[in-house]
This record gives sequence, C-alpha cells and structure tokens, in this order.
Amino acid sequence: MGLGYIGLPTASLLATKGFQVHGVDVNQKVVSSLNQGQVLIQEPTLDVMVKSAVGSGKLKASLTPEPADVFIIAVPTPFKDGYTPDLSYVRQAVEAIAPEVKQGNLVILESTSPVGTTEEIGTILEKHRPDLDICHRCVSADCEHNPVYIAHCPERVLPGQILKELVENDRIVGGINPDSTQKAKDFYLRFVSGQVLTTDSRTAEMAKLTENAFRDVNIAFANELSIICEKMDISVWDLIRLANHHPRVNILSPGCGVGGHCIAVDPWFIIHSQPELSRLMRSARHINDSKPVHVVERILDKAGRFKKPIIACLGLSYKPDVDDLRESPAIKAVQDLCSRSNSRILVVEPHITDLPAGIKDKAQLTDLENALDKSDIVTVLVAHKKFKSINRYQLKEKIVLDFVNALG
Ligand code: SAJ
Repeated sequence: MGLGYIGLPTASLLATKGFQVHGVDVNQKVVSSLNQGQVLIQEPTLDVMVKSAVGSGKLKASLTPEPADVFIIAVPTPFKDGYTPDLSYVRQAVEAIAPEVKQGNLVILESTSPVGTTEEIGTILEKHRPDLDICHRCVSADCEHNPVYIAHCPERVLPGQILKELVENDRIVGGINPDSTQKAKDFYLRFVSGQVLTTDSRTAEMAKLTENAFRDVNIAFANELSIICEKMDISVWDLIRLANHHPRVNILSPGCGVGGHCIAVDPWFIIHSQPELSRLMRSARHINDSKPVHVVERILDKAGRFKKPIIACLGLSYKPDVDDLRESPAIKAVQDLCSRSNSRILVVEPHITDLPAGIKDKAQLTDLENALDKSDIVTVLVAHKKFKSINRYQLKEKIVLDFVNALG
C-alpha cells in the first residue's frame, strides 16, 4: 500500500526475490507508469529493478488492493498544523485493505508513525471487520488460533542508497503481540541480510522516531556551531575536521537547514506526545528550521553592496544528489530571498526541469555555466557532486557564499 520512495523499492525488491507482488497507489499516474515498467522517482538502479520485476510478471499495480498473505503499508505520515501527526493516509490504507484481510494474514506498518499507531491498525480492522480475530491482547507466543498478525517494521533506508540498505540494514520488528512479532520476523528474514531485531510495536515505533531525532539534534549542534563560528571569524569546516580527530567526537555537517520528509518531521511525533519533556528535541527543530533564514540574511548582507545584483543559487533539493524537493531548506531560502530582495535570482538544480511553485515566477532555472557566467554572487545551498568540480577560476571575480563546503 503506497508506491512512493519506500513502497516502490520494497515492492520491486520483493518481486525480484520471487514474491508475487501487487502494488497499490491512489495516484493513477504512478500505477500506469509502474505497469509499463517505468519509474517517476529518481533513485539509483531503481529503474532497472522495476523493469525487471514488471517484466518477470511478478509485480503489477492497481488503485485497489487484492487478497494477499502479507499487506505492507508504506504511505506518508506528515504532520498537520501545529505539528500534529497526520495519520489519515495510514487510516485510509487500513480501510482499503480491510475487506481483503483474512485470518492468518500479516499486516505490516512500515511508515514512520507515532507510538500507538500499529495498535490503532488493529482497532480499525476490528471496527470494519468484526468477524476477524485480531488477537490484540494475546500475550502468549504460541496462540492456538490463527489470528490476523499486525506488526511495525519501520523503514530505515537512506534516499540515494535505498536498494542496498533495504537488504543490508538491520531491521527492528515489533508486533502487537509476540506471535505477530515472530511472523513479521520470519517474513523479513526471507530477503534481509542484516539482523532482524525483535521488540513490541510501541518500542519499534519509538526506535524509529529516536533514530531520526538523534540525527536532527546532532545536525542542530553543527548548525549552531556554524553560526557561532561566523561571529568569531573561525572556519567551522576546519574546526569540525580538527575536532573530529578526537576518538569520541563525531560532529555532523552544518548546512542550509534540515529537509526531507523524515528528519524534519519525525521528531515532532515525539515532541507532540511529550511536549513538556522534549526540550532538547524542540530546540533542535527550531535551530534547524531557522537556518535558511540565517542563510538569507548572510546573502542579503553581501547583496546590499550592489544596486541590483544577480545571485546564483546552486542546489534546490533537500540534500545532495537526489531529486527530492520535499521540505527542502534550499527552497525555503530561495523563496525568502526572492521576497526580500530586488536581485535577479538564477537557480541551478541539475535534477529538475521545472522550478517548484512558490519560486517559479520569481527565479529562473538555468545551467551551471550560465549561472556562473552571469552572477555577481554565487551561493552554494546543496553540495551536489557536480558543484564540487567547479573551476575556481570562474569564481575569481565573484562573491562566493558556500554554505555546505562544496567548494572545499
Ligand atoms: N544534513 C545536514 N548535515 C548532515 C547530514 C544531513 O545538514 O551532516 C541534512 C541533509 O542535507 C538533509 C537532512 O539533513 O536536508 C536529512 O538528510 P539525511 O541524509 O540525514 O537523512 P534522510 O532524511 O535522507 O534519511 C533519514 C535517515 N535517518 C537516519 O540517518 C537516522 C534514513 O536512514 C531514514 O530511513 C530516513 O531518514 C527516513 O525515511 O526516516
């Protein structure tokens, strides 16, 4: 259920491992292109795997679910206003599979979710299918009946390395009862080479949120350090390189902010559930969210020296070498820059062909050569590999603001 950045790679991997896979998505375009062996998202080697999976007849897609042994839910779990978790896609997916679920089936939630969501799946299924034995409160590991098994197995793959990590990463599996945990573990052992670690569903949910909150807090430390270093006229990159030589120090990289659909979102699920107790995580979120504003202030400071400067903004995606623009701090910075300055803004993003709404009418998408040629100020917002090979000679007469150390 859900053929996005997680569902589609998972479906195609399972199909190439011999499972018969039926992919479901609410988007007709996604379904049609998949059935033709085509992929709408960029992820290394995914196109080859999808082609082979569809070509072998093991993977097909439609808008509605069919009966199955295992149902995997991999739909988005964003937040609504006030950083409240939005579980509507999970609920809709469960309602969609409810008519097809049979005794003995395994339902797995892979979407990153607030604590308690996997148990809620059981409640929703019970409501729509009172005939089913969900066995919610079953505590023994050797149930004599054949209930519906429900477990959480959070996805942990890194965009850009999804297909490798789907197989090699250790997985955490937590069922709503011990039987569900065991069933889910047996399933993952059929295609995962990493360890499959077991727990209960609430701990599994919290583990995933914790992993991303840990990274968010550590990036916030780096971002705070970068602002302190600017004030003190110290190169934060040299500082981090040196400090990281200590055997127990490993500072992450400062940048333009934290984006994507995971790290900028998931800590809020913890903060929302324990607002009084999540002071550090909340603070990290604010530091990372405010970094694009700081980036823009630094650009405006330099732009003030010109009448109507041309500013090149290199990179728009949420992180290097991906096409994903979701929650991108670079977009926030460009948007803010457009609204606060009279400059002409040239954007270079090699992974897209069109600027997103919000900056489409205010900035111009162009290629790297043209941007470097025309601009007075060059800003690097995302450390794409392509930018690392920029000829320094081309930057000689320009003001350069490299927020991600792409130019070294
Ligand atoms: N970033 C920095 N500095 C760093 C590292 C990252 O500013 O040192 C920024 C990136 O530019 C980006 C954001 O943080 O804007 C997040 O990027 P990321 O590469 O850290 O993580 P994601 O969001 O692509 O994937 C994360 C991963 N989680 C962890 O590493 C703990 C991945 O394993 C998860 O599966 C994924 O979230 C998810 O789906 O939850």
